[in-house]
Amino acid sequence: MHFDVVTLFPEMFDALTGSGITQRARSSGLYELVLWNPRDFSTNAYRSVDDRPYGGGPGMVMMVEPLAKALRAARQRQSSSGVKHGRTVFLSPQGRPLTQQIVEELGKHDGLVLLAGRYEGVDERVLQTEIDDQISIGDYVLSGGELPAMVLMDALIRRIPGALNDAESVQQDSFSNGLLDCPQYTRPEVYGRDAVPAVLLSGHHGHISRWRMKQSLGRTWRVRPDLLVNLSLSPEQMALLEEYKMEEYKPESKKAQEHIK
Ligand code: 4FV
Repeated sequence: MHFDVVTLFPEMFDALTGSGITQRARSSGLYELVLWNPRDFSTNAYRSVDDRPYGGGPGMVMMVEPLAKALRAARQRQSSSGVKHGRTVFLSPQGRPLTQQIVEELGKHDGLVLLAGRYEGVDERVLQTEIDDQISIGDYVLSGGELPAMVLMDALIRRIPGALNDAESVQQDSFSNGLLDCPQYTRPEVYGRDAVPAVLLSGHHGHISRWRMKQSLGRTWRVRPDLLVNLSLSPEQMALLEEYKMEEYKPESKKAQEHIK
């Protein structure tokens, strides 16, 4: 997969390429990352890339020309490197909220050009002429699009075949089935007064996956009921969720105790 990022702070991407799975995946050639600084495409004497907003108001706006030139150069590099299905994405609070589903969708492209903005934003004509898609990582305002670009890239890189070794598999990822992940446990078996749920020590894979599904359903129902709305649960899953709810509110359950307190 090819990533080209247009950014005023290329050094920030060391965070992605400098450690962990995303470093290893790059060094084993699973993806390529090329960084483009729009300042290198600025034609004015001061190599400036921003200016005051027409109509007044606070802050600065990124100028169309340096960005358009940088984005075209990035797309040109991708097509000369064999990219067939490229897409240009602007990271912005005005974008589609990023979900695992959108990660799967964007993962079908063999090349992504990402625009990381700064200041108040970019000249609207960049969006009209150079951008295919806008993605937001959340309803809050950051100082730049670099971290959102790295969030998107991390989510894409880890699902490239070969990026994760078995221990890091994506199979049971949160959201892989639209649900939140089940609780995870490892040694020690007992920590203070808290022991690992016995079913996980039973070695009975059927009971274990049933418990995990029930916990995922219950946790999703408790924390993110909005996720359940767009999911069509199987009759078994419905029964498991009802069972969870019953247990959740059984008088002796921790939750009920909390309610009583
Ligand atoms: C953002 C987000 C974000 C807006 C102004 C950069 C900032 C500044 N991008 N998801 N949330 N961008 O806050 O993607 O230029």
